[in-house]
Amino acid sequence: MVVVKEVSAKAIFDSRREKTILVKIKTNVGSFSASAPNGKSKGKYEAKSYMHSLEKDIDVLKKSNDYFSQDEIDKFEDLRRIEDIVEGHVGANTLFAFESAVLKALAKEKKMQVWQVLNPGAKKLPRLVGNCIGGGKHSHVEGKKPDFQEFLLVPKTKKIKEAFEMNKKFKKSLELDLKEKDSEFDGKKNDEDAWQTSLNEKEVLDILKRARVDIGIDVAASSFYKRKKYLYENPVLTRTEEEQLFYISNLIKNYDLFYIEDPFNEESFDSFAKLLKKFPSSLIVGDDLTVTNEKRLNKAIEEKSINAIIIKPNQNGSLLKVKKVCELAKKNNIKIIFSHRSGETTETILADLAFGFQADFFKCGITGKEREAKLKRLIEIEKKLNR
Ligand code: 2PG
Ligand code: MG
Repeated sequence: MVVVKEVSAKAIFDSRREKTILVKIKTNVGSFSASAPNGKSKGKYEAKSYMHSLEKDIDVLKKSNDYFSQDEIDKFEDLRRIEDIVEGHVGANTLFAFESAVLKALAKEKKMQVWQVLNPGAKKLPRLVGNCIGGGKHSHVEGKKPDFQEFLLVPKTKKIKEAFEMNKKFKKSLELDLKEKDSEFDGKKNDEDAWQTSLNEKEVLDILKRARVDIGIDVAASSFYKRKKYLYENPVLTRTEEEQLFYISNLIKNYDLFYIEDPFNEESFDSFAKLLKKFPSSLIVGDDLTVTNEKRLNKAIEEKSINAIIIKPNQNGSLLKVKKVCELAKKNNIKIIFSHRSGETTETILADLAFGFQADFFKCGITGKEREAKLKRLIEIEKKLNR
C-alpha cells in the first residue's frame, strides 16, 4: 500500500532549455520524482500541458496535499483516486508526471519493476524507431530544409541493444553523406539530436536508400497545412489534398517506405483512409490525428484511417486513459508506437510504459542523453528478461 504524504513540484529545463514540470512525492515507502516532456509540433486536439500555467499547476498540487494522504494506493487502477482529486485542475504534463512518480512508489513497495505493476506478464519487446535526420519545426536551419519533420530508421530486429547499435552506426555514417551531398551542412543537430540539412525530403530519402533497415517518415503535415493546402518550401510549391495523396503515394512506392506518420492534416481522416487502402502493408500512423485520445482513435477506427497509432502519454495526461487507448488500439489490430517528445528530460518511465503496455514500436530518437536514457532503460528491461 502506498500513501502519498506530500506532493511538491518545480520547473526544470528540458533538452530545448524550455521549462517543464518535475513532480516529487514523499510516501510511506520513500521519495520519488518524475518529469514530463514538451512537444513543439503539437496536435490541435492534445490535452493542455498545464491548466492555466505551470506555476499555477504547482500551486494546485500544493493546495491539494491534505487530500492525497487520505487514500491508499495499491494497484495501477487506484490512480483513479489521484485523478478524482486533481482532474480538471491541472494539465496533462502535471498529471502524467504525478502519476509516473506514484507508479515508481508502487513498484518500490511491491519490489517490482514499474512495467510489472502495469502488466507482470509482459514479454514482447518493441521495435525501435529512431530519428536520424530532421526538418520542419524541429530544425534550426534558417534557409532551405526538408519540409518533413523526421526521417526514421526502423531496424527489423526486436533485439533492442542490436537495434540501438545499428541505428547509432548508421546515423554516424550519414555525416559523410551529408558532407558530400549538402554544401551547407554544418554538422549541427536539431531538437531531437538528429542531423540538420538543407536538402529536401527526396534528396534525404535518396541517401537513406542504402540503409539495411526499414525507413519511415514523420511528415507532421499539419505544421505546413494552411488555407486547405500543403505549403512546401523546399522547393516552394503548394499541394492540394489530392496532390498530397498522390505525392505521398509515390514516395511510398519509390522509396519503399515502411512507416508514414501524419502524412495529412490532423482533420483529414478521409485522406489517411485512402492512403491506408492503397498501402495496407505499410504503417499508416496517426499522431496529431489521434493525440492519444480515445474519441479520436474511435473516429480513426470507424473511418479506417490508420493501422498504427503514436502514444504520447502527455498528449493525454491520465495513464488510466492511456491504457484504454492502448486496449482499444489492440482490439482493432492497430499497432502501438510509444513515443518521446521533441523537448525531453532524462526521465525513463516511457520505456516501462511501452513495455508494460506491450507496444509494438518505441520511437525515441537515437542519440542525446535524454533519448539514450530511455533506450538504455529498455535495454536493461531486455537484459533482465533474458536472465
Ligand atoms: C512528433 C513529435 C516527436 P513533438 O511529432 O512525433 O518526435 O514531435 O514532440 O514536437 O510533437
Ligand atoms: Mg509526429
